[in-house]
Amino acid sequence: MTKMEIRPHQGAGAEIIDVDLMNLAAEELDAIKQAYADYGLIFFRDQSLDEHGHINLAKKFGSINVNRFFAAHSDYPEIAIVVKEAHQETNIGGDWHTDHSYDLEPAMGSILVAKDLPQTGGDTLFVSMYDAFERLSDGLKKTLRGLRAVHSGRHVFGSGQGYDDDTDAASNRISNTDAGDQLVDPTHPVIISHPLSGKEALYINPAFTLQFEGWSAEESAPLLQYLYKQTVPESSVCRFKWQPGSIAFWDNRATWHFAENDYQGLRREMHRITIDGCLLKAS
Ligand SMILES: O=C(O)CCC(=O)C(=O)O
Ligand SMILES: [Fe+2]
Repeated sequence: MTKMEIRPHQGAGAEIIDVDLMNLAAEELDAIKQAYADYGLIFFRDQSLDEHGHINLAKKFGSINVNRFFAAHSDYPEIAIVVKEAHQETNIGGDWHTDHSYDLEPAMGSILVAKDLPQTGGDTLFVSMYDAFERLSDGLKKTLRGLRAVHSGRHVFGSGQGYDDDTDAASNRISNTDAGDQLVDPTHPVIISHPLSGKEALYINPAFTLQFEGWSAEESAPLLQYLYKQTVPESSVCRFKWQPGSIAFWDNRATWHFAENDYQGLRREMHRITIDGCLLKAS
């Protein structure tokens, strides 16, 4: 019998302990898949996952989404390098967001593996979008169930914008602004029925959601701002402190995340594999 244990993490998600991701028993994989569906966010510690192990683990959950914008690992294009060099000031993911909502079929989630950590700082924060939905009143839930929202990545990954600044361009950390410019803005339901759990989740985010479909940006802003604010009360934020061997695996349809940028002058490098998702359905 496996000793593997699943322990809820403060704020959101669960930590899975006493398991070796390089040598997973079938029953352990089943339990991990169930925890991923239940929590939308799972953490592992003390792993020694090399590039092959990382790719193999990801493939057990779906097909790999090769990142269009982040620098790729020189030998393994499936692995995106999420790095902040000591001389760089901005980091990747330093605002509340969920990845890939600017795609028609947003990526399911990402497996992020710590490779080079600063001595202090560099935590990643997470919140549950199931909990964010649950905190709303019945009346607001009902209104939001009837809405869709427009999402875009063009203002982030397109030319002359966001990440495309001097330090990023110089180090090739983020590139391919042509593909950024060509992104076609999708709409998604504001309340989704989560593809794995069937639970209702709030699916908008400050980085990529532009406005409610059929509403102007000006009309949308107050309600979006209200929803964003009530999504991240301090008591609901999960702070994940990275250590060598730590791994976070989040579901983009059930969580938001925020990478702290509090380690100026120090280097931090993570390896990320993103897994394909599907079209999102209203609840
Ligand atoms: O570096 C991190 O902790 C997370 C960065 C991020 O937003 C991402 O990899 O999607
Ligand atoms: Fe991210």
